Amino acid sequence: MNSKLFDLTGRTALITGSSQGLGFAFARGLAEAGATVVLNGRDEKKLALASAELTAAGLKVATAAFDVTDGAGIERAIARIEAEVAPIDILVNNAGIHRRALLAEMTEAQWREVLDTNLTSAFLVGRQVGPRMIARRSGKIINTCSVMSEVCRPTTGNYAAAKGGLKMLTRAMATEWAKHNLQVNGIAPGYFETELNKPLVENPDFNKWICGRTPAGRWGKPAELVGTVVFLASTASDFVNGQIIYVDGGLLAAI
Ligand code: GCO
Repeated sequence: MNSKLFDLTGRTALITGSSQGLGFAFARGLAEAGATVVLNGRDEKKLALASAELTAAGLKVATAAFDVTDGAGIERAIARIEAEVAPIDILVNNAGIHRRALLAEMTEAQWREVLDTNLTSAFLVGRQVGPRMIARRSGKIINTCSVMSEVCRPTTGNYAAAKGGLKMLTRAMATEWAKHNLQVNGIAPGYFETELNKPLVENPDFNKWICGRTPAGRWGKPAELVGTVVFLASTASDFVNGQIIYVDGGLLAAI
């Protein structure tokens, strides 16, 4: 097999929402595959800590603090990354938050904040990075979808609507940009042990439910997503477009 298929040496990857959680796991995995990774978040202190950890591991890393819901700030940040770090070869639209509430009790702010951060951000960052990739006739865009792109549970209506929309934005980007040699796909985690899910993991009833609802019988570990994100970022996926890959321990296969 061609050993270069999964080699990201010489490529630069921007991962939004990557100072912790799944985004940080993606960044570490892409860096270990040879990429220079640009970490993003709003908190400069968290970014510095995350950057120091990857640097200490001998990996190539830069940071870019910007708010993924601020169009003007994104425009400045992408221009600065391309000028000061390198052209972006791989974009992972990963930033995401939860504001759990039943729909009948959900405030407009809880709705808008989740849709802005989890969905609109991918459009705003994508419309700065996509045209640059198009001009270079090369690029990989990976949107962090979710099993909640397909199913949801009470109190996650805003999050599921956003992740469902992100599935369709992924297909829209692929439809328009594949002819320019961009590959746009989604990675869709099931239930993983992350900071975002800490309250759920530590809740005995929820933990029991998830381990029963997931055929693998357990929560996923963030490192178990790395193979899929490296595949979607590499030459190995050059003819894969508009696909959502579910890494969920079989959850969506089972009722
Ligand atoms: C929840 C969880 C989910 C999952 C995530 C998996 O509240 O049920 O946080 O949203 O963790 O969507 O991709």
